[in-house]
Amino acid sequence: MKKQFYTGLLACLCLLTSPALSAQESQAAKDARMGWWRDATFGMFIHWGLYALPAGTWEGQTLDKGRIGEWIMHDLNIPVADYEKLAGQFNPVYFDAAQWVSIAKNAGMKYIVITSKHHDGFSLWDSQVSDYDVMDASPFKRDILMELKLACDAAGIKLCFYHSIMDWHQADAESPKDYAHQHNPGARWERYREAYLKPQLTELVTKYHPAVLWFDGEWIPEWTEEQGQELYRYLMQLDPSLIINNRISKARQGMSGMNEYENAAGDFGTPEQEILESTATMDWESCMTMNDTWGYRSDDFNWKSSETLIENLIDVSAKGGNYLLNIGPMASGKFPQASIDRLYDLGAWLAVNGEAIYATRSWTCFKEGSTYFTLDGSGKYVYAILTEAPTSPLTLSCVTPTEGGKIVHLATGGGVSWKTLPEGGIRVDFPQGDAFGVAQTLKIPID
Ligand code: H79
Repeated sequence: MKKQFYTGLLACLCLLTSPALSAQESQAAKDARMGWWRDATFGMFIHWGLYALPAGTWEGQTLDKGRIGEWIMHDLNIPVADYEKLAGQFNPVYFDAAQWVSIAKNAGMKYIVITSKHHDGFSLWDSQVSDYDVMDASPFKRDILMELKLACDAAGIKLCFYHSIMDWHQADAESPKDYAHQHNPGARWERYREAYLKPQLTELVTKYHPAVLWFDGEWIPEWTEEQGQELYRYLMQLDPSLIINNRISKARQGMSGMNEYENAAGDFGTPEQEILESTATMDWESCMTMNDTWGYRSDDFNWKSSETLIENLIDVSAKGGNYLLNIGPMASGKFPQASIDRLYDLGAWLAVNGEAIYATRSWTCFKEGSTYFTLDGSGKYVYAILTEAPTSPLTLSCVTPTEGGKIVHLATGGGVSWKTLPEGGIRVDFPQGDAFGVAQTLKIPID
């Protein structure tokens, strides 16, 4: 107890007195490093691993409604020795990296974050420090990450990895049942960290050059801010163009995902299944599921509508964030059809309205009623994105267009007539009818 207290105190003092990690990089350098990511706005999360096989049910027992499929090992107390046998059945013969990437690309997604390793510990590449991976332990014996890397490079999509710090399979790391209570002797954790976790990350960075490393499972007591800072520095020195989420540190505040203290390691906040109430000074990305699970569950049909997903993307974008939308592929290697359908709708909407989303910034007034606003990169246009079509002429009090400027309705490409109101704001003769689909956009010139 005492030892931990002093170690914690030392770490705190050190944090207060040493220059912030971010201070070692100029703002201009950070802006350059984060540039593609900020402009990308929309990415695909992929949770795929052994848990796709039980798909929510183990030996006749089904996870409770709302529980997440990739936690089945933990939630149903499946012993490591039983769970790991799933590797022998992992044979996703329909896996087609080019097809996955093309679905993401057609949906308007600019990057993919896939689970190189989730909490269950199974790795989707040929890890040199593990036999518990797709090459050594499964009949599939194909390097899933390399196939995706090649397909992503060919399509101009950035490939990124989710990697769990917590590991239920490694005896030196964590065990699923008692992770919240157990205090492993430090030496075992150190061995896992130095001889397994770090070598795995080194392989990933040097062999696959991920654009983002997306950590998770950092809440276990063994992981400290100090270790996070050290790992951040180590990885950035391996590849200075890397972007790393804030779960490499200990600063995340629950599911809202933003940092609860300054100078934490990591480049962006990670709200989970939530969208921030407002804009933030720190970069952030909301990750969300289309139904209630990340890893595939055959019994989860609680799909959000395409309209909801489109509005979430708009909402996130208007508040200056990124939207990372999840797919839980099946054990066969196919995406669930319901996910494919929704991605198609998102892609169709973005094909018309994408200029209001990509490379835009948040504007002082990000929302008025059911209308969201974004600011284009040049600062010369405001986009008003209407998530409900008005039934009468539209009034907006937030925005004052350039005098005599042309307001364009993106769905038709045509101008709309408008006038300023005596009390401020504008009145727009908005095209009537629902032929233009959900969430129509006006492009408004401003001074
Ligand atoms: O990978 C997906 C999930 O498996 C994983 N994160 C997404 C991206 C995840 N979601 N929920 N959980 C893990 C459950 C963890 C919940 C808690 Fe906590 C961990 C509760 C207490 C510790 C997070 C950290 C909420 C409070 C602190």
